[in-house]
Amino acid sequence: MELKNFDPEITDAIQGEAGREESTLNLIASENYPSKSVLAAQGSLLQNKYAEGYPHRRYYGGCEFVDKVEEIAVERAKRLFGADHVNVQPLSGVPANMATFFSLANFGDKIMGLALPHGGHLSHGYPVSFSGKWFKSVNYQVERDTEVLDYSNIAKLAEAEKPKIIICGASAYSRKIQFDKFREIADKVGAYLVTDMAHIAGIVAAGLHQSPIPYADVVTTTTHKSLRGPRSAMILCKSKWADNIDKWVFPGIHGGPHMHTIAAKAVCFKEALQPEFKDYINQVLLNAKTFENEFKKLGYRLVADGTDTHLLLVDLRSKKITGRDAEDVLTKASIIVNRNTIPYDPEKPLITSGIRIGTPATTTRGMKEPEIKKICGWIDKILTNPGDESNIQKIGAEVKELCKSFPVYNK
Ligand code: DSN
Repeated sequence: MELKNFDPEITDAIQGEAGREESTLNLIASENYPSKSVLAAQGSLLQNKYAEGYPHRRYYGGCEFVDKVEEIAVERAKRLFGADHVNVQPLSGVPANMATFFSLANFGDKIMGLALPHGGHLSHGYPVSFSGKWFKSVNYQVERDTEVLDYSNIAKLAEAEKPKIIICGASAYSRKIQFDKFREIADKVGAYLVTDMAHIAGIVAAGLHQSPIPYADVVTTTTHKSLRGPRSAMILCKSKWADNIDKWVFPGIHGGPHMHTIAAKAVCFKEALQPEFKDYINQVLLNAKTFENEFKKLGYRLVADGTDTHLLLVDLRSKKITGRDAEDVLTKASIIVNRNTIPYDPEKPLITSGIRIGTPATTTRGMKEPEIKKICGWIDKILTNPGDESNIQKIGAEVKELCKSFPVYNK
């Protein structure tokens, strides 16, 4: 029986979400809209197949087609990023990091990553995460005055703390990260270097950010952010770590791999290998730069004074509005952002002084500099008069008109 006939409640929710995605502006830096081809693979009957193990070494019969799928995905990922070895089975970013840390360190060893309130990630050693509970965790921070990483201070901390693993990579850091410098620091203290490139994987794939592959022992990434694939992850590593990583992914922390998602990752890698993908990422970066220029013209302070990636962090204190209130009032006008701490934020994490803005999703819709200028103007008008309901409604109507001209899937 068709879903809509059997389960109208779930059908309604899916249709509601489809309508929401078409009619709102998505500025969440970690989200994107994968192609219909990626969604078709993800929604395919490959999901029916159990395939614990690796191609030609499975614990189930009938794996001849899913073996092909996994081999193709691995080969494409290796070609896209120039990696020695790739494991495409991790179900998501946190498990990818978990398998990686277990491969390189023992319970109780020390790990060192960027502090969460400074743009890091929960799984890089935050106390409530497995990474902060099962490992001793120390954090480096961005500098108070520049809000960027200072590699000599990170080196000093590494020398004092002697971590087993140094993690670089971020979920709210707008400047480029120098992986070669992190390698030097790791070598000096005898640490392993792990890069979590989840946010910037698409930029790395397009060759527009230094690649961590030559420098890091192990690189983890999700596949659904700037890379524009399915909701999932993978691990890329040097040959010497291949066996260890594979064993920690399965049977270490996972059971059966999700073969439909692995097929969707293969499709995503094929897309990212096309020349058009570089054009897309170029536009993602141009759009973020346009936001930077416009916000500055309007008098906003940007964390780290701007961006050279796909995202920026706006400090709202001069506008006398918190990140939470900004997120709420912008949502009323169908502009979707997330509140975000700024470095050394005086507000609590659920309130925050900032918002994070990213351009991968609007760029996928085809929006360019003129649209970004318009959106930035709307954001400013709303944040300057957050109580002006008729202004919010008027802008909300304009947002809907703009969205209609740049459909996501309704083409
Ligand atoms: N939660 C993701 C983000 O929004 O950046 C990171 O995993």
